[in-house]
Amino acid sequence: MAPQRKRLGNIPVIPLDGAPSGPGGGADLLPEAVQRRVQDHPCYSEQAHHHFARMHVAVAPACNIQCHYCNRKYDCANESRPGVVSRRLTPDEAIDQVLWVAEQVPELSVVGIAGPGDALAHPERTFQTLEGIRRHAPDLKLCLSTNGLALPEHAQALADLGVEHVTVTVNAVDPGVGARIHPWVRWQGRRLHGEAAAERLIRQQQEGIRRLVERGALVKVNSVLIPGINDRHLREVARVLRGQGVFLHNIMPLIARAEHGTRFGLDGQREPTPAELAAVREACGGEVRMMRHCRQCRADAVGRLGEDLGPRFQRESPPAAVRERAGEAGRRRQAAHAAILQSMAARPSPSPAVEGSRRPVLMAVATRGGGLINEHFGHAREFLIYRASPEGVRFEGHRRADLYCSGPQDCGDGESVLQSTLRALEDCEALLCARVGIGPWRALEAAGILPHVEHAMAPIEEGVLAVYEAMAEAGCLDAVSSPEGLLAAVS
Ligand code: CLF
Ligand code: SF4
Repeated sequence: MAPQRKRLGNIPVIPLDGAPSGPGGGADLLPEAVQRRVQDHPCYSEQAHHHFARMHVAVAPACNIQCHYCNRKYDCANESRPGVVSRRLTPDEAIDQVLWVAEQVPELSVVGIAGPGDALAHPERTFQTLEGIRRHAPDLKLCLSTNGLALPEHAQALADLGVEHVTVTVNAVDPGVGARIHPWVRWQGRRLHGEAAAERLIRQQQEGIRRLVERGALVKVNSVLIPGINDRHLREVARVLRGQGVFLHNIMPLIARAEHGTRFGLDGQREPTPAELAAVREACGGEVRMMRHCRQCRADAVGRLGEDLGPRFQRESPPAAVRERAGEAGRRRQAAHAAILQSMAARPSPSPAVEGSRRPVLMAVATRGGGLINEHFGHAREFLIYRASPEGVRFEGHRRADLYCSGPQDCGDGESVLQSTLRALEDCEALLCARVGIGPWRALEAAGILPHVEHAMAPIEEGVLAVYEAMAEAGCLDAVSSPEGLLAAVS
């Protein structure tokens, strides 16, 4: 029998992406009250990320620790892609900017503070900004990302402001491991180094998380996967997080490039491969719900995950009357959100008809958003990766691909970029897109990735499932691999 989906009220209760699979393989379903708190948060709900937008405001320049994957010239790498610099804003500038974007981008549902330093290192600017947004646009969710060092002392103030979504970066729960990632922390006016620094950071993180969970916040933890340093340790981290009631775990790949001037980049610390990342996520996913759709966005990112509308708003200043218009804009936005949620509810995830021990298959999807297969292969800047199995369709992550096609005449050209795209998708067996030229089609087929355009404009999960079922019918699916086997394969 195909698994049945439950409904709560009018909202289909969808297991969040990567819900703990546990020994029995069953995904857990969210209580209605929690579902309502995450259904429009693009980071906390994989479904929501196709439809809702977030905005970061770069109001927190200072930091109180050092991470070996960070160069202070750039933004906080705990929640941002290293090597990117954001324009710093004052709290007043940030409030106006948020109200302006919120007026123009009706799908905006969340405003986050994620750098460029640590949001709580100098908390005045952060709280001033959050309070202003809460006052003028009370419907927007407030979100915050921190390294956790100063979290315990601010947990109550965050709860008082209604900040229900907080991210803490936890790379280790063992000071020996932590000291290899964080060389120092500033604590009570002096610098701690080595294991003493890591131990203090870990204590503060755990106490901060405890206080947030006690106050009802949905805590997400980001962990940077660093091969050879914490890859084997992250399962222990996940186990501790589960005990603490953490809601979501986002294991992100280390980005370490010499040109960013980070300690890891200069030392040649290698980044994890996509297969290593997938295996560690799989191995840790039985503890806490796993986030797989993070884009490591900028500290001033605007838009749905994977798109950046920031430059559009940076070219001009917010209009003078933006605060006066905030109430009316809020009413329009809430109506738009209700319509999006209704359309999401009308499109529940399909259940697979495939039964038994068929092997899982990875498929790449080209999309421009909206949860649809609606992008030309040659125009896709990134591909979403889905895993189809008898349990259903699960989002696995995304892969960057360079833009190699500037129009229909180019299909088949740009060979080297096509080759790098094929390498990025080498573990996928199918590619679903709106269109693909004959040259790339042949190259995909030759690489063992079968292109599918017959599901153009269809909802992604429906298309992926249809291809999976067709593969099952054709007798292409058999052996099964375990998370342990996957982890062993990349170690
Ligand atoms: Fe921003 Fe982070 Fe809030 Fe999201 S991002 S503060 S929880 S609103 Fe999201 Fe961006 Fe990944 Fe962060 S995709 S880097 S997880
Ligand atoms: Fe850099 Fe963020 Fe680490 Fe501070 S907490 S050192 S800003 S990555």
